[in-house]
Amino acid sequence: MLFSDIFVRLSNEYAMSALGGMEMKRLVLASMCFALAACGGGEEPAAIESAPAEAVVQPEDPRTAFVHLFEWSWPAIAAECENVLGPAGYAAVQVSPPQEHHVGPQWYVRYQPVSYELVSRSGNREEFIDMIGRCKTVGIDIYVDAVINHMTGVRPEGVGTAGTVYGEYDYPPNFVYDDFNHCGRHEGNDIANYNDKWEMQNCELVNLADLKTDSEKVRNILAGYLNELLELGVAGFRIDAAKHMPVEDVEAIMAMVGPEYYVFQEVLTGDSSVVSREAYAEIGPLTEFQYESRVAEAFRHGHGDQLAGLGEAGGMLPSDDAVVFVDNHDSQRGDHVLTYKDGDLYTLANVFMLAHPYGYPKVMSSFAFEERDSSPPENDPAAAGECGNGWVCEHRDPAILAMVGFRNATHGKALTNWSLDGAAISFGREGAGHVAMNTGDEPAQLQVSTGLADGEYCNVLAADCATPVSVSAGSFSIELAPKSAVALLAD
Ligand SMILES: [Ca+2]
Ligand SMILES: [Ca+2]
Repeated sequence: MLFSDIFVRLSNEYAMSALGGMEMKRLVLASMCFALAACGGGEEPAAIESAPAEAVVQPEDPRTAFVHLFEWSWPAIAAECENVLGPAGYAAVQVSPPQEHHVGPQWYVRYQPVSYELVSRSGNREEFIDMIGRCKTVGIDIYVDAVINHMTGVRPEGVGTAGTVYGEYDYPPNFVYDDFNHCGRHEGNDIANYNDKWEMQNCELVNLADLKTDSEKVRNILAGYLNELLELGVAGFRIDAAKHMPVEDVEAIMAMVGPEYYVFQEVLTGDSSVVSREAYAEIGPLTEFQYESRVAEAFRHGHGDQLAGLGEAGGMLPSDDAVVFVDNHDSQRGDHVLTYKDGDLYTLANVFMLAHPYGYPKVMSSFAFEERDSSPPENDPAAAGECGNGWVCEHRDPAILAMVGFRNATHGKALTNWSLDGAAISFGREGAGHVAMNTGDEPAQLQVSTGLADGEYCNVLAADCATPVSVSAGSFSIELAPKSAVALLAD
């Protein structure tokens, strides 16, 4: 959609279980091999093809970061789970909306539902089910992007991706005219004043037919769709445009869904926010959009102090209520966040996010674009066998893969030894690890106090652990090239 409004949230109880209690098979050694090319394989992430059949399984290890494979096909995601995500220790994939949608080349047509048949640009129902099973087998959950505030843009008629013929406020077999809000304000019932809560929730977001989410009939259909997804093995949801539905409506719908799932909600925030984030947070975590802005300020403009206030003390959501990201599929089309186009600085921001304990991090995986509405590539990342050809695959960056492992290994360890000195940022994870980074354009000579026990540490960001770092009297010294980092992990 044209406006970022996607907020995600999850019940705390289930979040804990999702992050800590699943039967996760963490292939730790395999992960390190892939990330560091330490096992004699190639240097490219594309070499992640043949995971060792017998790897070390550590089911007690949590998985603590997920990835958004934006516009990826179901077969490509299934292969990615097996070849990359499972071995690296990712927790889950956020997939593009799987329901029938308006036909068009733009990415945002995925956010214009026609029906809840599972036939979309990403694939059909059989492929969707196959993906869920194959990902689950290697420990990866599927989170569905649930578009339940609206249907397509209001237009006379059309044919959806599953062949459904629909008309204006008429979406067989589900909805007729009376199932939609007709708010009676402004030209075409569209939202004009985003500071008016009633209008924002009952008028049309960029002309999208707004479902009457306070109606029992509509709630039953929406909950039925989400329950069907759970029955197919989906583990969680991102509720798109949650802010555009009254919180009691979202609550009522999700109360009809179960028995267990993770849910996070897109709730755009800002000075003009007119909804209570706390109220939505009762349902599940939210997308914490302040995070991406602060990270961009810190890494692009040298305002490292923005990073010291991450968390409740800085006016942000409690950590358990926050899904965080350096950019998402909406914001990367603006100019206020870091994206893959920022190169090493973007990688460094992801290293920071994955090392820092705040929130539940989501790694963005994009297709390359020039225009806001650019279409996804027609070729498939799985068919191509490797990234490139339009698919950026940030999530396969060796540094990001390594830091997913670092985050899992340091789970539950407090932030310690915080240090901010010009362009240099460093902090520890309570004796389990330590990162130091140079966000500047000049080399930096650092003396880093870690709180780590003395000894030799692998820098997980160096291929093949080629440059171990010696900690003595709790400190190490190192020269960091511009826009580079070290990440020491205890055994
Ligand atoms: Ca309209
Ligand atoms: Ca609405």
